[in-house]
Amino acid sequence: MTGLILPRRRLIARAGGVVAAAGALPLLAGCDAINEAPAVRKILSMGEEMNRASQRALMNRGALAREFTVADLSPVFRSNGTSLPDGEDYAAQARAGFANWRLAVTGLVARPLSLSMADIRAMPQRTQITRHDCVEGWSAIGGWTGPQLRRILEAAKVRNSARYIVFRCADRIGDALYYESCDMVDALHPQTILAWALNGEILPIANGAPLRLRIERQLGYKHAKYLTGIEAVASLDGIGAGKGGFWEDQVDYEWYAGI
Ligand SMILES: Nc1nc2c(c(=O)[nH]1)N[C@H]1C(S)=C(S)[C@@H](COP(=O)(O)O)O[C@H]1N2
Ligand SMILES: [Mo]
Repeated sequence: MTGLILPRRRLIARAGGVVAAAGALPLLAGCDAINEAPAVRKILSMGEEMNRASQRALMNRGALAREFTVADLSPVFRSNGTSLPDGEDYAAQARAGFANWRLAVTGLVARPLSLSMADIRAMPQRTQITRHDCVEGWSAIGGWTGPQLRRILEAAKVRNSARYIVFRCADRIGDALYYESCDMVDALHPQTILAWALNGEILPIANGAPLRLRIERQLGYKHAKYLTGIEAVASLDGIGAGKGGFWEDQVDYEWYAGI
């Protein structure tokens, strides 16, 4: 499944190799003959180019994902993975219009929170029309509304020791609860929101009601649906099987699924 991810990883690995080779060259600096050989000059300039490419790959993480217009919206935003969590608890929540739903904000925070959907809708909101890319080979453009995750983390006074945010979900696949996680760069990214509306309507159950993550610089499986909690942690050890997400644990999907 990693076809979408491998090219970048390969590029970075190659860039790292060439940079390392270029970095070793100062040892030869005394030797003009070698330094001036065309092949060496070529390797040096390749190293610089690769270095710039890898720097860009590392430093562009704050860049915004492309945003689209209403005219670009997909007629149907399909559902994938769980489309209705099992169990009477979720069914009862749905019957109540999710009036009793709570999002727990816990872990490395000075002020743990338990937010209702009304609390979440009362916060400053962001709306963004973005393209969702699933590794299974489909994309869809949807408009999402909700508060930025960073506002919620600020309200909870997330501690400096937090390195990851873990997203807990209400649904199981097999025996395991779905979960996901991201680092603080993605957690604080302006387009990382907890969405409760899709295309101006209340989020459908099939798309993660009442609340789902939109983490627009990442592939589809990172966008955790049916959110019950977010937890700030220093390490992903001991959470699920320790790889940072349901699919990462089950079938070696990449934890960092940046696009
Ligand atoms: N809780 C939960 N979140 C999930 C999934 C899931 O099965 N359960 N599937 C993931 C995958 S693989 C994708 S592509 C998107 C699909 O979102 P959609 O159902 O709104 O299309 O949700 C992601 N988040
Ligand atoms: Mo997906």
